[in-house]
Amino acid sequence: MRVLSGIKPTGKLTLGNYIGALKNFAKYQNENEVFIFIADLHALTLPIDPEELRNNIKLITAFYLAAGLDPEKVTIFKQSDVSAHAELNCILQNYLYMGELNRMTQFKEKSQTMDNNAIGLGLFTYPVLMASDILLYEANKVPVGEDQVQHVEITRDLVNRFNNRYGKILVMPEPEIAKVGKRIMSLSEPTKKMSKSENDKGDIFLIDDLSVIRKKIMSAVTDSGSEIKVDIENKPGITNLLTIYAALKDISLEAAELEFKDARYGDFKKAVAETVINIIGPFQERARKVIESGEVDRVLNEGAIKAAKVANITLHKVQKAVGLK
Ligand code: AQP
Repeated sequence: MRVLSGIKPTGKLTLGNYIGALKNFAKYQNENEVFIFIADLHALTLPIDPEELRNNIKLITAFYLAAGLDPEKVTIFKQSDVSAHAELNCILQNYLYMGELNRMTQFKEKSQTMDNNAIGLGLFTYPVLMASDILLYEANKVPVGEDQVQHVEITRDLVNRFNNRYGKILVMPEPEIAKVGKRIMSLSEPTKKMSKSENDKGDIFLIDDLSVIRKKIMSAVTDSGSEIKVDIENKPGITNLLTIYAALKDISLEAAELEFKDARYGDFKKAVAETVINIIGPFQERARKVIESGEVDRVLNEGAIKAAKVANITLHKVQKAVGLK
C-alpha cells in the first residue's frame, strides 16, 4: 500500500495536529511505502511572512523525525521541491469545477471573514493541488484529521471523472481517520476546532513550555456538572479532554470514561495534563536534537530526489493520457 500525508507549515502546530496527524504517521512505515511531505505551496494560500515560512518548514521536518518517522523507510520531502506537484495541478484544475470548489467547508470557513476582492485563487483551488499531491504518489491511504476528509472525497470524484474519460490512469485514494482524536477541539471554546491559525489560550502548541501546557489544561472550560463522561452535546469540554487522554494513551473513549468514572474534575484535568506533558516533553526534546544535528536539510534533499522519481512517472502517464505527450 502507498500512504501519503502532509502538514501545512503555517502557524504553530497544535496538539490537534499531533493527535489527528503526526502521531499516526510512523505506524505505517514498516508495512507500506510512505510519503510524508511539507505542504509549503499550500502555505502560500494565506499571507505568510517568508522567514516564518522557512522556520516552520524546518520545524515540521524536525517534528516528523521526532514523531518517529525514519527517513530510511519513509520519503520525507517538501512539496515545492518536486515540480510535478505544480505541473499536475495545472492539468487537473480543468477537471474540478467551480461549483464543487465553492462548496468546500475549508474554503467557506477561511474566506468568510475576508474581503471578496482579496481572496487569492490558491485558496479557492486548494483542493486541486491537494488532489495532485495525493494522485502523484498513487496513494491508496491518506491519513488525515476530519477537516481534510472532504478534500480527499473531492479527489475521489476527480479520479472517477478523469478515469471515465481517459481509462484507468489515476489510483483511487481512501481517507484514513484516527479512531479517537479525528477532531481535537479548543480548550477554551470546545465547540471550535483546535487550530494553528487561531493562536488563543485554548490551543496547545507543540512548542509551548510544559508549564504553559499544564496551565492551559487546568483552565480548560468544562461545565457546571460533576460527571466525567462522553457527551458532545452537553459536555463538549469534558468530552474533548477525554478524547485527548484516550488518543494519547491509545485506548478507547469508553476505557477513558471508565477510568475517570468516580474522579473529580480537578484530578481528571491533572491526569490529562500529566499525560500530555509526558508525551510532548520528550517529543520536544527529540525535535530540538534534530534541529541541532543539522539533519533537516539532508533529509529534505534526499527525500525530494526519491519523491520526484515516483511523481514524474505519474505525471508522464497523465500527460500522455490527455495528449500532451
Ligand atoms: N484540531 C484537530 N484535530 C485533529 N486533527 C487535526 N488536524 C488539524 N487540526 C486538527 C489535522 O492535521 C493535519 C494537518 O493540518 P493542516 O496543516 O492541513 O491544516 P490545519 O492544522 O487544519 O490548519 P488550520 O488549523 O486551519 O490552520 P492553517 O490553515 O492556518 O494552517 C490534517 O490532517 C488535519 O486534518
